Amino acid sequence: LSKSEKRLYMSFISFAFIALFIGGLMGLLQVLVRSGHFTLPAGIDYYQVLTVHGVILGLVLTTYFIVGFQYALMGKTVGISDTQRRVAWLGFWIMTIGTVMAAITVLYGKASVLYTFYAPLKAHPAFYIGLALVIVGSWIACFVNWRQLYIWKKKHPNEKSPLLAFMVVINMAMWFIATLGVAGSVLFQFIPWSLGYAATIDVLLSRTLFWYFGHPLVYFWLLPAYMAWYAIIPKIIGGKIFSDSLARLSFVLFLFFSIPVGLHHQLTEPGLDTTWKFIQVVLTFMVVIPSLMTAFSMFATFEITGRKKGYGGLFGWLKHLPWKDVRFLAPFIGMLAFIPGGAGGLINASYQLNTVVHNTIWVTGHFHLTVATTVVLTFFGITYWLVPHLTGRKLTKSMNRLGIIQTIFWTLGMTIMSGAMHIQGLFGGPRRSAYSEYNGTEQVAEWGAYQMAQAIGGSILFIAIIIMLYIFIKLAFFAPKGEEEFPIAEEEIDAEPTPMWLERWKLWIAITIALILFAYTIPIADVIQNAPPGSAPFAWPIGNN
Ligand code: HAS
Repeated sequence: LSKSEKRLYMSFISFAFIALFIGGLMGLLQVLVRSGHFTLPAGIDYYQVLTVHGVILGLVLTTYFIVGFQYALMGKTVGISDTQRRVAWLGFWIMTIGTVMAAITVLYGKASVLYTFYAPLKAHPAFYIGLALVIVGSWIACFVNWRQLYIWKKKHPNEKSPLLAFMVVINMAMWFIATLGVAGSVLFQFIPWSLGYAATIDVLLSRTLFWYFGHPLVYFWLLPAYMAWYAIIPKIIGGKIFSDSLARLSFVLFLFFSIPVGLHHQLTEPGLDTTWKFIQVVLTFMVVIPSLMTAFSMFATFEITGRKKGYGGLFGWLKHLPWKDVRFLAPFIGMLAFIPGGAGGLINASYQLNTVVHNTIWVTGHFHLTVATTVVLTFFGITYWLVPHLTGRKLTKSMNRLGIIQTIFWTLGMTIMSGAMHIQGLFGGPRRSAYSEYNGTEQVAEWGAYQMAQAIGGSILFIAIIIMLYIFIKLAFFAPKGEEEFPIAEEEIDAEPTPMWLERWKLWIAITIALILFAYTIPIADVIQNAPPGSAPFAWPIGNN
């Protein structure tokens, strides 16, 4: 990778780590408030803090890290031209201007609307315009990544595209199609409404468009972690990719089934027909399949590599895994966390069980296992080799040891916090609420211990964040100079050749669009047709004052 490329990738990743610090600090404040033993100083509002936490970690950290990491993968596998690099910088600045705009509105208390910005909560127009810019900036990354692969394919006709480039292009296709929903809602509903062009907003439509985006959003976070699991972890453990075709197929399935499932976030929402909720629940169980394929594939990689190295027995092959290498350990714990995290997802998606857990802090527990453990620990695992690779430094033994300590702190903190959230949720503890005694009812008395446990877990996590930032700064600026490898695994030698039909992009996009039209046309038409009086769905430029 050239110097100028490295600078581009590092800028995205550095921004993600700044976000980690700010968002993590807000998380600490939240668990302390909810413990009932701490009040926010200087009239700061709980929901302001919660909005910063959700937006900065859920939207900013993830998007910056993912775009930076994916650029690095594309640069390594198919290359980036000077023009593409310049356009990528343009995307970076548009995203950054948008982030700063949104951040200022939240910090001034003008946008305490949480990361889902549900109407009828209203923010300052600059918040929505800022979000729109972040989306536009990320679209630029989509176009650049597609172009990179397109140019490569022109130069290599009849060759299958490199696995990681294939995966990045799928993730960006999914992201682009998904963000169309939220962009539509922001441009045609929220911005005119917050500017005062429209007096009302169709709440149900805005939420439906949000979740059309919001569910694929979670796979936009997950797929880069899967890229590392499929193609990078095998190299780190001294093995090969179990099956290139299986990996590609699982990504194609994610493209199909990530989007037409958003209604599973709205199962308790009135105004949406039950039949369509049920259909989207069925589709949700389809999107579980590629994750099960991934779990199978990872086990296979671990076992085959272990057995090749001469470790026998039923589980003897586990011994060969490089437990002392943080580049492996952090993502591996991420994988383990995804077993209960994914199981929790299946519970959420089960229509009847959803009525038990919806809007309880169980859901918060679920996504701290999935995104904040599985995905984030994998991102940390990537950081340990990618950052020194980009800065021309080395991950020293002592840094590796500190990384292992960091991973242990993160795991411990998250286990305590997320475990307590799951249990408290089953006792009816609500999510998204500041501390309250609810007039001292008996049920609330049961919650206290779990809220305290969350404060303890959250404090341990904050220590882990400080350690991670220390490691990041060290790897970026102070670690000894040297070469760190960019580990990309090869396929098993005896693997069947990958069939070329896996590259039928037009077909994959057509199936994706067909599934979306099937799952969403009637529910959205219904919502628009039966909108309550006065709530013009698309107010601008017509207006309905
Ligand atoms: Fe979820 C809510 C359903 C996965 C994130 N989810 C959320 C929210 C977030 C989120 C942020 O159906 C809250 C949104 C909000 O603010 O309201 N989720 C699912 C389902 C899955 C799922 C079915 N979620 C994720 C992932 C996320 C994420 C991934 C982030 C990255 N989720 C829901 C539903 C709700 C929801 C409802 C709404 C709840 C409500 O009522 O509001 C599935 O994708 C999960 C499938 C995964 C598996 C696990 C496979 C295991 C693997 C690990 C293998 C391990 C190995 C190592 C190989 C079935 C791949 C083992 C080695 C050894 C030696 C043991």
